[in-house]
Parts: sequence; C-alpha cells; structure tokens
Amino acid sequence: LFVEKVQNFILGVPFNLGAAVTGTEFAIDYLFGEYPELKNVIELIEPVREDENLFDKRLKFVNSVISTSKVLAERTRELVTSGYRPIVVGGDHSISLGSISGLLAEKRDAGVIWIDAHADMNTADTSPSGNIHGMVLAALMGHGDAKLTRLNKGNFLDPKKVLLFGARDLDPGELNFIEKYGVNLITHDEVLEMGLVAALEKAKEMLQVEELHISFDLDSVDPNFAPGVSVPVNDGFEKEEILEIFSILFENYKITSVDIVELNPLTDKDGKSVDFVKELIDFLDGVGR
Ligand code: 6HN
Ligand code: MN
Ligand code: MN
Ligand code: MN
Repeated sequence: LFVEKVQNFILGVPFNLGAAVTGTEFAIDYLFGEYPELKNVIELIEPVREDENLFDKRLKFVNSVISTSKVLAERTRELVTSGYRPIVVGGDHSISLGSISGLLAEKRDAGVIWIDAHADMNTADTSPSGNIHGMVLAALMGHGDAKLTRLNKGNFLDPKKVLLFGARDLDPGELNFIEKYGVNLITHDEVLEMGLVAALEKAKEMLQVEELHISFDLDSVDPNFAPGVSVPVNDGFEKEEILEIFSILFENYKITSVDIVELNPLTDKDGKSVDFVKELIDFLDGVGR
C-alpha cells in the first residue's frame, strides 16, 4: 500500500496584539536571524493593523486580531483544501482563531488538542486581562463576544472534540467553562501522576476523532528549557516530552495542522526557545502521514 506523505506548509504570523506584552511580533525575524534557511520555507502572513478603541480593556486590539485571523483562516483553508498540512508559527496564541477556523471550514469533524500551560478559555466577561490570546479556545467553541465568535461562521468546535493537555494555570472562569461544557482536560499534574504514555492513552480514549489539529503553546514547556514566552508559568514539560507527545499523536491521529505559538525573542535566554522551535519544525518535517 502506497500512502502519500502529507506535505507540511509553514506559515509565519508575526503578531502580538492578542497578548499584553511586546515580543511575539519579532518571532519570525528571530527565527530567520538564527536559521536563515527558514526564509525559503516560511510564507509570511502580514498582520493587519486596524484602528482600535484603546479604552476597550475587555477585548484589547480586537479589530486587528479579527482581521489578521481572517487572512490566516483563508490561507489555512486553501492549504488544507489543496492537501497540505499547515504549520502555523506565531505570533501569540490569538492567531489560532484563524488557523483553526480555516481548518474547520474544510474539515468540520476535526478535533483539537491544546498543549498549553493555560486553557485560553476566558470570555470578555471572565478574562482577568482582556487579552484575546486567553480567549480564543472559548471563541472557537462559540462562546464569548460576538466579534470573536462570528469569525468561524458557525463551524464551532464541539467541546467533546477538544482536549486540554498539560494545563497548570487555570482561571476560575475557565474552570467553570470546562465543567459546564464538558471540555476534556488532562492537567500537567495528572500527566506527572500517570506518566506521559498512560496520559496519552487516556487522551486517546477521551478524544475520539480521526483528524486532529495540534495547538502547541511554547509556555507548556518548563521555562528552564523554553524561557522565551510571553506568559511563563513554573514547571511544565521537558522538551523531549513534547517530542514524544507529538510522536504519539502522529501515531494515533491524522494530524491535519499544527500551531506553534508564543515564541518571544525578548524573554528568550541563550537561544533556548528559538532552538527548540527549530527542532520541532525539523521534527515535523520528518514524521509521516
Ligand atoms: N496564552 N489566563 C490568562 C489570561 O489573561 O486570560 C493568561 C492567558 C495566556 C494565553 O498564553 O496563550
Ligand atoms: Mn495559549
Ligand atoms: Mn499559554
Ligand atoms: Mn518540571
């Protein structure tokens, strides 16, 4: 049997307006500076900068987030339709509103694993910060401000097809959300208790989908190994564990698309985080299907 390998297609989205801090808008230049060969393989999605109501502290820079996500959603959809696997390198996590909306427009039944220290499941009403990178996953499930939820045209994610993996910093509103809508959750503590392989076995039971999008937030990694993020949280995965998680997911699912987000050059140390992102890109190049 001849199975053609799905080709990765890397998009770079140097965007930061979904986060409170500056930095992720320089992530792609940082990657290009350290690894010039990537210039030939990463297609840039230019962020769209819109007029904003700077007094709106509930949904900061919402117009720019939406406009940028629309462009990314369109490009992601085109690539998926053409049989590619988009690898979307951020940028802050708000860009997943675009990548996942684009995917769902083509593949309605795909699931999402969210590998992140956070849940990104606040709404404008529960958010402690007003930063949209902390709200995108709720919006993709159809909850939150209509400006955000409109974007994926009703192709909302079913909470049963979403799994949070490795979370270790959840806000009260997010815990309510998870409980209320039955979102699958395996916390970082649970992974430590069970062991990684058993945790991924449990993930397989919980997440009964064939096709899966991996949304990987670099802050899921221990800041000792990947300090270059915008919202660091103590502890977290080791780099080798992330590679093992990806390997097992590629065995268990058809991986449609991947986000690699929150790389922040301004907080990185000794190139640790940028090197890991490059390692992950190379690793994805080597894996099958
Ligand atoms: N991220 N839960 C916090 C908030 O502001 O809503 C942090 C969110 C971080 C988002 O890292 O993608
Ligand atoms: Mn995140
Ligand atoms: Mn995070
Ligand atoms: Mn640790």
